[in-house]
Amino acid sequence: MNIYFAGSIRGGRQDVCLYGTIIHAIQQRGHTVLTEHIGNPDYVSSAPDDVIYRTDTDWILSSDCVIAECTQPSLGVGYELAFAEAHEKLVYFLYNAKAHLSAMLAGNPALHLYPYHTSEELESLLDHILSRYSV
Ligand code: 6K6
Repeated sequence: MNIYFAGSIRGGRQDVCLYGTIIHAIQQRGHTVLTEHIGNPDYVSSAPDDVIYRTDTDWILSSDCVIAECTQPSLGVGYELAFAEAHEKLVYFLYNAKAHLSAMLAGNPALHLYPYHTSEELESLLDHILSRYSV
């Protein structure tokens, strides 16, 4: 399956290593992550913003599902999630249970929200989510 992973860039890179761990875990389960660069702490890009927007929205449209790590608030991630939902993509929201998730996510009964407390819990949530997709 082609999975679009969303995580904060200009919203703050505090969780970049966590993103890398999640991306690696998805790949280990046999799936393709279209946005592998999100988990790279050294990621830089000289691409203009309009190219980034077009590339990322095209990837969302071509993906089988979107997995987002939403602990670190990011306008871009919020936009991507609403864009994916508007295009009837399945979106899975992972976030640290201690995070103060926006009411616009926490209050939407249609969303698949997955709070976690530990890295072990995060791994088993990924297993649960990805078990729906055969490799
Ligand atoms: C590299 C270093 C700094 O900026 C870049 C290039 N920018 C981006 N490259 C690829 N995807 C991006 C970029 N900026 C935002 N995105 C998309 O929005 C990603 O797919 C993320 O999921 C999300 C992050 O949004 P912000 O608002 O945190 O940047």
